[in-house]
Amino acid sequence: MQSYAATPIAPFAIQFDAAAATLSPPGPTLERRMSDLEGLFADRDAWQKAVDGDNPVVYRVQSSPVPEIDRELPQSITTIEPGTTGGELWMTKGHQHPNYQGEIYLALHGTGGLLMFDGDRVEWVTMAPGTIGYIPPGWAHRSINIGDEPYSMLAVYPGGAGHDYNWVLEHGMGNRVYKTPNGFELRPYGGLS
Ligand code: PAN
Ligand code: ZN
Repeated sequence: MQSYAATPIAPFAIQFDAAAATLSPPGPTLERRMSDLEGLFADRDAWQKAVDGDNPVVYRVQSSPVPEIDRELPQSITTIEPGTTGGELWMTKGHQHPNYQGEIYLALHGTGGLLMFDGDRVEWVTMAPGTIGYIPPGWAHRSINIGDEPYSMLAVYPGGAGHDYNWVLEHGMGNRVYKTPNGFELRPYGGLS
């Protein structure tokens, strides 16, 4: 018998509905409104205007009941609404895993992007249903909706990974992602206006 024989929770089944983008039984759900994305869009005035307006929900995250603790393997589904702020496509806050753990994202519907930055190099993976984007340890990551409908993806990550959001505020994400007449374009990060 392994020394780690007793786990905090018993084995159980999770129903994954890709079409509905849900996990059942459900765990915690969170909503990120525009006001939660302070300091992230380059055009601060456009961001403030959206906050002072209807302060829209930019994305939601629905988790399974697996806890975010070491050695567990939690999952969550993120759905990003379509939209732009100052031309920049709507996105997640983005974070670094403080103790450098990997993660996978599986695109479910819509089209998105997985932007990764290790403080030096930038990588982009276009995400369409069926694509698994692999995030190696040490790469900060952010999801972007590059389409006209909601973009959903399933994330599976080590429960002890942690989420360092300040890392992105300090280091940026290497590139920003803007809507163009033909789709989208990556531009250098730059500061806030
Ligand atoms: C994902 C993200 C989720 C929301 O589950 O946490 O997409 O993005 P932010 O955490 O950047 O707001 C993940 O990468 N977990 O580790
Ligand atoms: Zn992560």
